Amino acid sequence: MDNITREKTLAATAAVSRIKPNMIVGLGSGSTAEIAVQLLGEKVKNGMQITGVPSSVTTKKLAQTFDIPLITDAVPAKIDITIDGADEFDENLNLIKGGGGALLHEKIVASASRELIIIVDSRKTARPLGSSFHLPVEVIPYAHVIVEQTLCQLGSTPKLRRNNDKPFVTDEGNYILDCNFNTIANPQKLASDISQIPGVVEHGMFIGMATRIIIGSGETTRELQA
Ligand code: ABF
Repeated sequence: MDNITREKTLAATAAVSRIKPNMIVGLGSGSTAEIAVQLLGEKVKNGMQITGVPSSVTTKKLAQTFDIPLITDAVPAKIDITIDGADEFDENLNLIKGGGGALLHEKIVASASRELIIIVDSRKTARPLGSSFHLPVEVIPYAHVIVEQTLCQLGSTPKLRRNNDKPFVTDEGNYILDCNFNTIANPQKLASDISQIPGVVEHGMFIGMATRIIIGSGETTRELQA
């Protein structure tokens, strides 16, 4: 096992250790969250009763291979704990997510969760939002040209995310604009400004939502707590 995979596994193991029988568990997306899903699958195989709420089609399919009981229609009002990854986080536990294109369902699942535990490897350390990852913004296809124009006026250089020669399409059939805002000085204000643009479905800043960040680091983990 390479160092990064070990760190991801350490973080995922620490997060999954917080899951108790009969919990409703939000299942995140991305390679680190996938390790958590595998570990939860082992617990289910050994008799633990939990119900999963997947945050993407990819995660749903993975969870189904482990026979994890799932809620897949509408997100329930109360989720006990969600375990998910992140692309970037700052010292206030604000996140940038959406590198995998699942930010809308991830944020919906996170919004219903009593606890949002983020798991990352040591390549990700606290830094000002935007300093190392472009902000994904999910838009309806009909509006992507004018939303791109408005995001430029807000100071970014948006780029339509592509999958080979076609626009990347999210689970909800939307497009994603990856926006380089450089370092985001006021995440709350930018989040508000972006959310008001007609045609924007959601953005990848998760502000004040994470309750704990577990960072795999070498042979151990360290945690940031809200
Ligand atoms: C997901 O985890 C996405 O929001 C984010 O892009 C991704 C991080 O991927 P990885 O765990 O593979 O670094 O939740």
